[in-house]
Amino acid sequence: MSDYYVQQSSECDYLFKVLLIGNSGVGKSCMLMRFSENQFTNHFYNTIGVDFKIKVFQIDKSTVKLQIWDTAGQDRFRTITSSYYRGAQGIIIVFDVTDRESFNQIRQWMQEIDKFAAESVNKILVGNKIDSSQRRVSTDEAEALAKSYSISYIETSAKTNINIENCFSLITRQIIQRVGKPNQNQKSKVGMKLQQNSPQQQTQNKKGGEQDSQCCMS
Ligand SMILES: Nc1nc2c(ncn2[C@@H]2O[C@H](COP(=O)(O)OP(=O)(O)OP(=O)(O)O)[C@@H](O)[C@H]2O)c(=O)[nH]1
Ligand SMILES: [Mg+2]
Repeated sequence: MSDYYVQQSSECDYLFKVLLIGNSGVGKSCMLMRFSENQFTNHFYNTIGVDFKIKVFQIDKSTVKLQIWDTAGQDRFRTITSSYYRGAQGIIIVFDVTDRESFNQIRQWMQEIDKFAAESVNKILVGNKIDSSQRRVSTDEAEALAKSYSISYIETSAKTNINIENCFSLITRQIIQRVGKPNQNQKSKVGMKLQQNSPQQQTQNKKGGEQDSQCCMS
C-alpha cells in the first residue's frame, strides 16, 4: 500500500478493498464502469491482468472509500489475479444469468477464494445481465447456491443499471458489520475504521464519486 493511498484514506471513515471475480465476459468491468462512472458499453474489452477504480460514497452516515479491483476472468491471468485476493476485505463473485457455464464455475471461484483470500473475507454472489431475455440460470437456483455457501445473492444489470449500487452497498455493509462502527478503533490503515475527519476534509470529501484508475498489468 503506497503512502499516497494511506494519506488519502484519512479523509473517510472506512477504506476497503473489494475484488470482482468471475468468468470472462460476465460483465465485471461493466459493473464497475456503471458504479464508478455511470456508463456502459456494448463492446467487450477483456481486462488484462487487474485494473482498479476508487469510489467514495456515503453509506448510512459514514463516508466509505472503496478500492475496487477488477480482475481478468481469462484463465491465463489466474496466477496474477489470485495474488490480489489476500488483501481484500470483500469479494464479489459474478456470473452471467445468460451463460450457464459461468454459473457452473462458481464452485471453482469459491475454491480459489478458500485458497487465496483471508478466512474472514466477506463474499456475495451476483447474477448479472438480468436485462436479457436469454436467461439460463433461474433466481431460485442461484439463491440456493448462495445459501449453500451462507452468502447473499443479488441480481444486477450493468446495462440498464439495476441493483449495481445496491450490490456494492451490500458488500460494504457486510464488511462494516464485521469490522465495527467508525471511531471505535482509530487506525489509518486499509480495511480498518479510520480517524475522525477534520471538518475541512469532510467537506472536500463530500464532492463524492471520486474516481481513480490504474492498470496494474498490460
Ligand atoms: N445485456 C447485458 N450485457 C452486459 C451487461 N454487462 C456487461 N455486458 C456485456 O458483456 C460483455 C462483457 O462485459 P465485461 O464487463 O467486459 O466482462 P468482464 O467480466 O469484465 O470480462 P473479462 O475482463 O474478460 O474478465 C460486454 O460486451 C458487455 O457489453 C449487462 O448487464 N447486460
Ligand atoms: Mg473485465
